[in-house]
Amino acid sequence: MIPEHPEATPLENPHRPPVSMDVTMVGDDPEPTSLPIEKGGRKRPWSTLGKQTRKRHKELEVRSIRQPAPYDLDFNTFGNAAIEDLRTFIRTLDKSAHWAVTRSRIIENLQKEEPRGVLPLLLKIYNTPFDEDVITVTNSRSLKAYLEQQFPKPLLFQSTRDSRIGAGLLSWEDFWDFLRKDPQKTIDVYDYSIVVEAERTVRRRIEDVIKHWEQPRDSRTALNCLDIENRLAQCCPLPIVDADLHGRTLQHGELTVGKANSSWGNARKEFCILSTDKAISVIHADTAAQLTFLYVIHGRKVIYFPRRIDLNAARLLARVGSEYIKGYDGGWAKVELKAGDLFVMPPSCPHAVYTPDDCLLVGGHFYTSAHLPRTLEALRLQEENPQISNEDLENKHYEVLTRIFNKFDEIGTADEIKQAWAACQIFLDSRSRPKLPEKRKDFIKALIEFSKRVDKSFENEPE
Ligand SMILES: O=C(O)CCC(=O)C(=O)O
Ligand SMILES: [Fe+2]
Repeated sequence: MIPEHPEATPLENPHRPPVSMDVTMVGDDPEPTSLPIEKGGRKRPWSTLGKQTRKRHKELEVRSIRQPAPYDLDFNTFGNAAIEDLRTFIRTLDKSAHWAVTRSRIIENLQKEEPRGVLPLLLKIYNTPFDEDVITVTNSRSLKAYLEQQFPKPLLFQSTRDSRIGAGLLSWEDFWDFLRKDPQKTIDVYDYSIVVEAERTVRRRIEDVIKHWEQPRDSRTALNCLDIENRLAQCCPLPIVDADLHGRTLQHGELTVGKANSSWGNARKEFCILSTDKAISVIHADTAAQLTFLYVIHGRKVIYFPRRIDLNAARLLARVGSEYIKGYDGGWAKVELKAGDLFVMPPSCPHAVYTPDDCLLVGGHFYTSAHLPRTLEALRLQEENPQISNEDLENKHYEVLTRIFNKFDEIGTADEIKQAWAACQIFLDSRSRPKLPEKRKDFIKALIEFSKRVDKSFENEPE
């Protein structure tokens, strides 16, 4: 079955772009890909336009959206009931999801409808409700700007021949060499051939994983190694490193950037995900209400997510479970991620993943100031509904949040602090739950102290 790629069209709900328009900025490309069109519909040669007009057109030029390549959902299940179930799930989800509408696509469509020049096009853009499914970022600058906000939809960067966003390049050879160094060591592997879901995560020796990988494609079942620590090359894009609250908290108060006496550790752990083709992850939200970045190094992923990502989507997931797709407001969107592409999810964003081609990606979890209130709400939701995530809450998550709240009133903006202070109440009103990790107590203490400090600062604030 080869899925279709329907043309995305703008939808009705008004939603104005929060930062800059998703158009190619001056200097990004040497030549525009589409020529401006004269009254009467004839294209004017680019070289005959005045410099200013050319500049204006260029500023408005829409970055073309890459057409996703076809993929196969008709793969061999080897008569295995577990794989058949998952294949049914992903086929149903894939059929109901449409390719994410981007702001570029909306503008591109408007451009087709409005060939009379820049001003009428601008008016049309101004008067058209934007309802993008994913926020496209075109460079580090716009990624940084969005990470400073409580962005409501995932961020997507699609790499082109001359623009990349992540640091570090990792060849397949280097990656396999890294694994082969310790063939006896073990990693956790999600093995799709195991029928009982709760038993699918198994510990395997690296040499066995490599052997499985090297089997002919059509005779091997899917494997997903979701948890390999990346000790090879830091690949995380710099704006994410900068926005990461944990790193910022550790840096705050350091009087030196030298390494002597530094308390800075490698706080942000990156992980590699190594997946054979046909690997499937059912719907889940990542643990501890963190933001997640996924940066594809080799191969391809298709990510599915609801068109409205609010806490209600996570609540629905908690109620209906990880293989039920109906009921999400606006339905499902999907994006294709290829080598060099970056996808950033806000906290508690339900998502499912299909791997059409063997894939190596680097990912990581982090917190940001703007999303901190949402993190608190979503964390509370996971405490009550652990089944929404594919990983449990652990001490380390509460420890990171404790550190963040010990300093947040020194590093957040006045508004961010007030909003986090308001959201704290969700925890301060709730009674401790016996089954949660021990370190949650320290986290609650940190919230109480943070709250008191902010209360106090209000006393000194002019009306
Ligand atoms: O790549 C995949 O199959 C799933 C990645 C993911 O969402 C996760 O590990 O949480
Ligand atoms: Fe995930």
